[in-house]
Amino acid sequence: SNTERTYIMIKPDGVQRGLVGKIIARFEERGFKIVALKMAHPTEDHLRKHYADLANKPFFPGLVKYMASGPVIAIVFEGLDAVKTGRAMLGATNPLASPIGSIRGDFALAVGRNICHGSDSVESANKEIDLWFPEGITSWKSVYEGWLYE
Ligand code: YYY
Ligand code: MG
Repeated sequence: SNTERTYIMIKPDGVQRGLVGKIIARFEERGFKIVALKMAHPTEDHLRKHYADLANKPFFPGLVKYMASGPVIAIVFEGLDAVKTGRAMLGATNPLASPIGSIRGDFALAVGRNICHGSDSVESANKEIDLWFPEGITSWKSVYEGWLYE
């Protein structure tokens, strides 16, 4: 639906490398609407919750350390098919397997430094939005809506 929401996060390497504006611009230009956005420096404990499904993976401790190594940009985008389209815009988990034109395919090389996160289902999106934005998100009507959607 037009009001589907996804949780997109620019990881510490994306922030350090000055890619925040470029990544947000791609989503805005595609037509997605920002309904929540903040900078946060997450604790390892918070990240263990965010990545709870991966707790048994060998790369989990390194992933949590990397993600806690600096501030991130937490964003909720809203729009048509936001979850699946957001994932397509990010590319594959491994940047080397990501198509040119995707965010990871254009800006990253290593799986452990892949600069951005995107929810993998509507269910995970809802969980992640609650985890990162317990204060809630901002609903607003964009003047573009009649030109983005029939
Ligand atoms: O959703 P996505 O970020 O594309 O991949 P996940 O399978 O959820 O893994 C989360 C995160 O973990 C990934 O973005 C990089 C890291 N990771 C890793 O360091 N090494 C792997 N073999 C797989 C994932
Ligand atoms: Mg994932």
